[in-house]
Amino acid sequence: MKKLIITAIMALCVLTGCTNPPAPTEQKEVLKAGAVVNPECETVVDEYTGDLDGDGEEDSIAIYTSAMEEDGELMFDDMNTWCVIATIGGDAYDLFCDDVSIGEVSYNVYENAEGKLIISVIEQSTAKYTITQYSVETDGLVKTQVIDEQGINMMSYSGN
Ligand SMILES: [Ca+2]
Repeated sequence: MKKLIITAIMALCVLTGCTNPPAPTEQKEVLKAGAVVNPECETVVDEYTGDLDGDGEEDSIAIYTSAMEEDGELMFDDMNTWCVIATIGGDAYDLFCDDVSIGEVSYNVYENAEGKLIISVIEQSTAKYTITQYSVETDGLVKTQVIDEQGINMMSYSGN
């Protein structure tokens, strides 16, 4: 009887795949609205306005930094806080907010081949390189971490 139970459990494990670890999948999460701009990030580096969710109303994406602006030039320190906020359908989404060491944050907005609107946020600095994609879905923004390189030695990148 004991042998039968063990055999049954083993058969169940094989059938359900519990002996094999699940295949790695992309990390996806639905982003919650309700973002507020970090008060340390007073300087608007770049802003895009357009209809991101197809409802006919203007939406926006803006990048803020803690670096101050003097005479039209951004005065960066070795470490600056960067935030990217998307406002879609009146809801604000925090796409990025972090300290960046000798580097910068940028974004792209595009329609992919399936016609889905994608916002990608790129962080590149001396020790980090990340690309995070947000697809605009009916239930909000779905986040996918595409590249998450930490502790790297960035040798060069083109940018500001
Ligand atoms: Ca809209």
